[in-house]
Amino acid sequence: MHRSAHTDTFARDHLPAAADLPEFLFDGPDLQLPERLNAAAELLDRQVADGHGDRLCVQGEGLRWTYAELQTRVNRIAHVLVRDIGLVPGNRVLLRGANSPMLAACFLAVIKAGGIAVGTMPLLRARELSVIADKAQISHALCDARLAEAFDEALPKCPTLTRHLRFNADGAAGSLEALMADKPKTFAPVDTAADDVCLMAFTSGTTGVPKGTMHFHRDLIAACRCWPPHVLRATRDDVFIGSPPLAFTFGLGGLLLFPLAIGASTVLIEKASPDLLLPTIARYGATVCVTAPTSYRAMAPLVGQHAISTLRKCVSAGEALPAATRQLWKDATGIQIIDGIGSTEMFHIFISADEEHARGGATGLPVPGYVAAVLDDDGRPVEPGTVGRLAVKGPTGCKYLADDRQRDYVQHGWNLTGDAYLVDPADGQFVYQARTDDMIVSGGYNIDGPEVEDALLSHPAVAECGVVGVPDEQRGQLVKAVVVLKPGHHGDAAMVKALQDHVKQSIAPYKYPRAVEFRDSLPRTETGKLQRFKLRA
Ligand code: 3UK
Repeated sequence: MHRSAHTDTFARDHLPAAADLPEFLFDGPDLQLPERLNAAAELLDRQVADGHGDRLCVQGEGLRWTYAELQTRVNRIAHVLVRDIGLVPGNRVLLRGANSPMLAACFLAVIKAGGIAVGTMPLLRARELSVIADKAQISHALCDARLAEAFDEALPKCPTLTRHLRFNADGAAGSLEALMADKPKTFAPVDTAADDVCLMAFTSGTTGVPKGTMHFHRDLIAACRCWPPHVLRATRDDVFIGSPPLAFTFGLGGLLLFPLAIGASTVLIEKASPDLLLPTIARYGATVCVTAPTSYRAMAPLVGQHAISTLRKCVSAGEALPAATRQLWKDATGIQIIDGIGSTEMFHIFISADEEHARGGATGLPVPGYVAAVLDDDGRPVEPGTVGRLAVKGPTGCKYLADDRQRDYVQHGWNLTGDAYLVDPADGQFVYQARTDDMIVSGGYNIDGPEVEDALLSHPAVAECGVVGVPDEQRGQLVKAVVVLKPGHHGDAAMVKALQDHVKQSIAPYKYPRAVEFRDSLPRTETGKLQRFKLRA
């Protein structure tokens, strides 16, 4: 551990014990990072110093900032944090807001000032905010004025959170913007160690108590040097756009850090539901789209109504990408989706395939910088073609904030993501099966729900579906499908039969859903993940 810049040592004091940390790999010239490293300075100040200050950097509702303009704002916010509300290095700063250029500036300012940014999902309510504030011992907060209600409600339950400001508040007196007005345009980045914590991301998690994952300055920069240059391969002229919140590391990387690292520009919009994302891509001439599988599925039929010819790369993560959805999007746009599995613990994507290597049903190969394996329950590698537990290591890895579940995620130096995978013996690609706890065992057969979902999705009447195992006396578990039909179709007995027959014809007949339920919508997390545990209930 290098000399820390943190005077508030809370994060360092609550890192997992050395024996519980994953192994870190820094193979390759791009991963030789300096001991002193401030991620915000490395990303933003570097572009300006290299002469790119006048290039477009970030756009949002009615806003267009160049790199130099973003830098000025970040510097002024950093001054407000330090001078006006007393931030010292190592303090945790809760950030609350829908995606916007100001929210991005706040993340970077906290990191530049040596603080620890703690992003929170816009939809969280007072209770959930106070749980995070308590776990992370939040001292400061910056909150978008339009989301202040739940925040204000949480405040009385957050005794450590004593200093907070509003932003995007039309310059109201006492707001962040009002305090920024008289601050200097420059701010010397705090001289942080590469392994000082700069970010805490709470897992969306489909079940259970939220876990805080901690990330070092070096984790953010290492992530910028693995998947983006080797798989995404975007350029300076690309315009990024998408839906994941900056509070979700998928969004923070894909919509902010990765574009900045290459001097590209990004569009940060508050509302990016499928119906709004397409017209927004057209309005900004976006070229790289970052969103989740369900969003591609919902957008595909609407593509013809929008001028999105600028679009050239599409990234999908957060959930398995069904082969049927990959095909639907290819047919609608001609674009082969870049799928990638990442996790909050690993910070970003570690297995992925570029357009050339992409194939339906497979996630891809380990991203350069990472190694991956499929292990049995004793931690031994299984043969290709055999289902086991996905294990991964690389320059980033799981570091929970004071949480015993560290020993579930990290074993023998590997990060175990909780996913069941197999390696295809034919091409070495990693093929997703299910979340380990979502595998269905019915009548002695192992059945993975996503495979049945994929079969159902290829039926023309199906808009969305989720397949789970429900308790059954005879079979142990029964395969049950919860289906959302497209408009104009009816969930009657004939439809149940049609869907069952369709699955039996597509995959091994024993996998067909013996129970089928129709609903108007499926329960999802804010990051777009299907909450299968709710379907089982
Ligand atoms: C699942 C996938 C199959 C998988 C994330 C990209 O999703 C992200 O982080 P979370 O912590 O969830 C992690 C879990 O989600 N998953 C994600 N992507 C895929 N399953 N194929 C995929 N392409 O179960 C994984 O363990 O919310 C994704 C970048 C950053 C992220 N935080």
